[in-house]
Amino acid sequence: MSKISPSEITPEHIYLSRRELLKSMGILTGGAALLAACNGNPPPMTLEPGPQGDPAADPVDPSASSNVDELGDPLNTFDDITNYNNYYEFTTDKIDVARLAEGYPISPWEIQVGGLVHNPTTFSLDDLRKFEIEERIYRMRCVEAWSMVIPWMGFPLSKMLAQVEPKAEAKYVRFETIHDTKGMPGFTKYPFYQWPYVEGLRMDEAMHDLTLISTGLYGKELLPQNGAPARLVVPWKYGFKSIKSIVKIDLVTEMPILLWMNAAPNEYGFYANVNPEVDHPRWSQGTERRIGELGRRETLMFNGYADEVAHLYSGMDLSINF
Ligand SMILES: Nc1nc2c(c(=O)[nH]1)N[C@H]1C(S)=C(S)[C@@H](COP(=O)(O)O)O[C@H]1N2
Ligand SMILES: [Mo]
Repeated sequence: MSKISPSEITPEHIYLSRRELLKSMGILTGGAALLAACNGNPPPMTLEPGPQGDPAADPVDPSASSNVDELGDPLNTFDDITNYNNYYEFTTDKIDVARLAEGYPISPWEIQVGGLVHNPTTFSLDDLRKFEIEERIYRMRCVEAWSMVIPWMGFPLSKMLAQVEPKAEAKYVRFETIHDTKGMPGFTKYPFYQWPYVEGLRMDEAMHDLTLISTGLYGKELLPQNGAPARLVVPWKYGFKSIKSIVKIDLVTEMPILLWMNAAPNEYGFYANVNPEVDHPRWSQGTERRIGELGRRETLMFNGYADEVAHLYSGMDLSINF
């Protein structure tokens, strides 16, 4: 198994720690101060080697249909995927999410799907289990320039949307994570975020066959740290678009305001398509470190899914509409 060093500090983590520091100093009061803090003197990017390990030595869990993705990249281990997570409702410490999320109650659960639809529907866990579950091996590229290959289980979001019958006026889909201020420590630890976690897709992105509602991985039901019982997976976009533990989905006419756009609009856009040519203001997006590997890999346009999705953005300036 690959080792993930607890001392590993990512850019996003440094950024947040700095904001926590500023906040404790009484410097961050409102949104304007917050923006000023991220525009002035950003902390330097540290290029760390990342987890060391020989991927070939990682035993691949036999419950995936293949041990590589369609590009031949080896799958990350179950252990990597479930012990190195971004889930700020629990903590910004990627190593600690699994411990803090352990035993988080995910049953009963409901996902309310409504807004501009003919047939608003509340999906229970049993309703979710009625969808035909497929395995999808996808690369996941975090905006912090690390990545994994994950054998998700789930169903296309388009199948869920078909059941609620979108109205013609629906232009965007807005997703919301559970806002459990008692059960999840992140809300009180990081009160400066505009909770709950909100994400969004354009209607055609939401209907694309690659866009998945995931309920499992490696043939097992999702664990809380990966967004149980159901989370979005949009493999051609940065990982933050793949919102976890969804309780609400609304079809709307206006582009929704997302948590990350609110927090730092100059750093995180609505589209957030993986694009090696558009650097993050504080670090390069040209390369990435695949968890479990030595060295860095070139980041691929649309995370390697350009043939499937580039047509969605024809005519758009991807260097501006990030
Ligand atoms: N609700 C919620 N969803 C979230 C996040 C989060 O903090 N809260 N983090 C995002 C980020 S930045 C990434 S990279 C992925 C990580 O998914 P994983 O932990 O299952 O690999 O989840 C995304 N979804
Ligand atoms: Mo991420």
